[in-house]
Amino acid sequence: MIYPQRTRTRDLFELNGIWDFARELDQGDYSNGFVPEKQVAVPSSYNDLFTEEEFRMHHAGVWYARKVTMPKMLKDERVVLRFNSVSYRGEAFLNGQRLGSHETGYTPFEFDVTDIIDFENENLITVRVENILSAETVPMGNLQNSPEPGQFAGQYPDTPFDFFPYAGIQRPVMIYTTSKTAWLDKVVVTTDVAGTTGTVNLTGEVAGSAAKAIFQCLETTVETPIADGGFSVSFDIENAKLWDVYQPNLYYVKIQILDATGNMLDEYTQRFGVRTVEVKGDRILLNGKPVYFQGFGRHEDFHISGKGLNHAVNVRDHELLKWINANSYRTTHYPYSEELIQLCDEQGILLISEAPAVSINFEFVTQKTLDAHLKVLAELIERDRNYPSVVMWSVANEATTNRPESIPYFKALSELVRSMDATRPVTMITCKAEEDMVMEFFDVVGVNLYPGWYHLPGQIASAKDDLRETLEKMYAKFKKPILITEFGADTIPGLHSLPAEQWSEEYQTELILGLIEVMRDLDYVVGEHIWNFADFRTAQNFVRVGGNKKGAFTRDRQPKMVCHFLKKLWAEPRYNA
Ligand code: BDP
Repeated sequence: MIYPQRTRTRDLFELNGIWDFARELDQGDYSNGFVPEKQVAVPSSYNDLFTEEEFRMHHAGVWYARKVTMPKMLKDERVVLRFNSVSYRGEAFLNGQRLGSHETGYTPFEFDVTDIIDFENENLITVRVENILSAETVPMGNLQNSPEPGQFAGQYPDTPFDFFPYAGIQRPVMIYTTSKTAWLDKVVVTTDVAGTTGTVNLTGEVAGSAAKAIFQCLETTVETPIADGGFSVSFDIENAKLWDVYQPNLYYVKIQILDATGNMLDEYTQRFGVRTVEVKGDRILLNGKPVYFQGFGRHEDFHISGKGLNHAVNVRDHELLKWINANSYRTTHYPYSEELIQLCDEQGILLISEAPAVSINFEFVTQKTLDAHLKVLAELIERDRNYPSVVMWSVANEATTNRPESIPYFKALSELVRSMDATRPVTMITCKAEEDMVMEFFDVVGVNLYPGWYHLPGQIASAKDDLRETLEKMYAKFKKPILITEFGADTIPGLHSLPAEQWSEEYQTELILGLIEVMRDLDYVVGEHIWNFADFRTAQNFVRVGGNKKGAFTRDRQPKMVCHFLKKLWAEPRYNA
């Protein structure tokens, strides 16, 4: 699957806008159409669009529908219906015919509808969306009897994580076309650098029947026969301009698929960056130079649209990241929209791309959980592997990796990633600090630590000592670079306190700066990611007042006091290699 494009051989249009919406109650078969209860926006989460609790929290299937007319000039083409994300589970129908379904909400899925789409009449698309989590979904949910429920025990809705489990058709729905004879189905780009020369390696798959492929990049043209439905070519770029932090040098390779007589059957442009990432000793090297990660954990989250793709918010967020001198973020706790990752490519922001596996609880894990996890991890790597901004994979956040059952599970995840992509380091984010049993499978230790908040509340000096002690023990045990992937304090904007007390802007500022001082004193710490970039909506729970307030920015993206200090601190990179 490749990201859809409009080219000389492909058409593309988005089916975004207003769709019909109904809860699955008792209308019989909804797939052939239904009486709408509401109108709903696509893309968007549906939850915060509605005021009635029974819509916002509907805990069963909901249905989406819209009609589409196809332009006649496309009638000889292959037609594909694509969903960029339906959370958690989407089942799609076209003109009443079931196309298929997809689970784990944050990766795309598509259907070849060439034989079903009608060019004479209107077509009806219906989608059943369901957001019921269980011990066998990734992420997990509804684990009422968990003996290890932690701080999120008994919250509503019942998720073992705090962010609100928004649902719906949260990213664009697209129709695209290709030639019926042959089309590019997959392309993988990797790059190497030797001196000033960048080497570009391209492999891929072509479906249908084609004879050869031509690749054009700058002045270079390479031609290769298509053998067994695939190709593999390499070429050099002399004096390559490397993709780097805030230096988003991008290259484009035009791929043409041709038949034996030289007719062009497909054309697709693949963008890429020339860069390398590796872990050496206690450093992460980007293009051979050590890079220190300064930035945030985040959420796709905004008023009203929830987790729906919102280009304006994405652009604003990136402006703020640049303003505050951040160089990176982690796509906590699920794959973000591809459109956002493309923006990182265009702006030179480093990403740790995370699977939607948050709070995997080994009290409840079954083979089905692992299967779902492996499947979505493979889908994530397939989707994101060509984006230069993605510099590391994170396979999970805060699993109970102090239990022996976690060992074979994480071994399998690590092996899968390494078999698919040898060009990026892999991390796993633990909160089990010294007790973790699986870190041997990963290159970088990711750790979430909350001294001064969940323990040692109000005691910044002791929190600093505690952090130092924990990190020293972890390093002694793991002997790997450590990235602090979460730390911070809930903060009510406008609440002030001298001396600094919890919830005040002074406390957030002093705690974060104090903990960073400790991290920067330890040579093996390779980054500081504050939790969180902005405040976000959570499930209802007595520890949350109007959501999680650990944002450096408020939910409407205004800076709290800490931002002004971070902007200064981050103006100079920690390493000046
Ligand atoms: C961490 C989780 C994160 C939460 C955070 C918190 O990784 O998702 O939002 O705690 O409680 O453990 O603020």
